[in-house]
Amino acid sequence: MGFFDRNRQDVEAQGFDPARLPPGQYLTDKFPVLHVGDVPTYAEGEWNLSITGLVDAPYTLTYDELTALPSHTITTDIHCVTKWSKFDTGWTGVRVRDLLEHAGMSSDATHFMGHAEYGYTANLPLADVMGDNALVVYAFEGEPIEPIHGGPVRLLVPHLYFWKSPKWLRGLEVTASDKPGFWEQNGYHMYGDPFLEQRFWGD
Ligand SMILES: Nc1nc2c(c(=O)[nH]1)N[C@H]1C(S)=C(S)[C@@H](COP(=O)(O)O)O[C@H]1N2
Ligand SMILES: [Mo]
Repeated sequence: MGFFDRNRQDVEAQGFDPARLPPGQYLTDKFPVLHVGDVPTYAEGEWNLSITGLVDAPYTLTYDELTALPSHTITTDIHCVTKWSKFDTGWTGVRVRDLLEHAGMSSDATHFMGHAEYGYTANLPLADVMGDNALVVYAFEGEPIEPIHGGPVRLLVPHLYFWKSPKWLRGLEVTASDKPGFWEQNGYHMYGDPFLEQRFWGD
């Protein structure tokens, strides 16, 4: 039996519902670090988040303003396209929906682009960031998110592959068409459902 089959057996042996592990994935207790480029550092008060695009009133939030908003803590599984999955990760942040609705969305809005430091982007259908679990997160397991994992603030869209969750998030943009983000321009799937194994173009 190969590594993946053995890992899947272990998932069941540990008492997890094996249906939680998408096809082609293995479960890990580790928290791998994956990104292109450098980890940005911010001076006190330097980080902010812009809400732009097809909205009535674009605005910018500071870290203190973000963390003062009503927050939600969720426990969720995450799935990286490089085949690791991690169960029951705990995140705290503000719903994307709340941040976008505050700006007032145009009726033409259909899609969304998450913008991160150094030009990293991830595109999503608007509906996928309007759900309860799409969060702009600033805490992992109750602690500030480490810089290597995207701190101070990252996006979390846990039902899609983890590349759709930009680290060092700087902008939420509402759009009227689906434009490929960073990895999508490099051959990754426009949607990225791990349970359908939508890893690459054509999957
Ligand atoms: N800004 C930025 N965000 C990013 C990436 C990146 O390269 N840059 N990589 C993505 C990918 S492919 C994954 S799997 C996750 C990894 O997050 P982690 O390092 O906290 O595990 O971040 C995603 N967000
Ligand atoms: Mo990834």
